[in-house]
Amino acid sequence: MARQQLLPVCAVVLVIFSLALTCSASTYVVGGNSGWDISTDLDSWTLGKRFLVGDVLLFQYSSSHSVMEVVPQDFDGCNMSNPISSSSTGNTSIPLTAPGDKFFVCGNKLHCLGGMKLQVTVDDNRSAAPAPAPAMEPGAPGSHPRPSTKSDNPSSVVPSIGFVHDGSVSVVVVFLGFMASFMWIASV
Ligand SMILES: [Cu+2]
Repeated sequence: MARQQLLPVCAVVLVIFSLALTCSASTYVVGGNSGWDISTDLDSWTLGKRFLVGDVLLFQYSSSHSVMEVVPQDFDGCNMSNPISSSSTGNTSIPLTAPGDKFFVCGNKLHCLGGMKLQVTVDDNRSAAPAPAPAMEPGAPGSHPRPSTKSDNPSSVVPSIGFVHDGSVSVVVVFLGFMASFMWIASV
């Protein structure tokens, strides 16, 4: 029967979909298109990002720069005398292997003092993933568009179902609804 053939397919799709939501490791090119550079606004770049154990930071930079990981005590004053690690290949991958704060600076002290430094907080991805608090930065590119009180698109009004609060939850609900109707139609 068609329904029996569809069930495994649905299950596989569902599993892949869930994995993509929960366990995907990401590689972040530090600074985005500007890369690891004195002109890059690195504070803005980290806004709205949640770094997890398993993710990778990729530093791309010209030969006038380098990457040093330093201890927190050396971060503010750009003290490069005792780095945890150092690289100047122009293309440095740093895997985030443990939760906690990590501190990176350019090995050129003047660049570091000029702001070419990066602090990231790495979260343990085994803990259930609460969305990063969206309330404080209205200007940040958020993943959850705030529902507008003045809807300019009436067809997009979501029926008021009590449990649809979070973006990912609603995606799952919609997806499950879609699969259920699909299987129901296929089994008729
Ligand atoms: Cu530099």
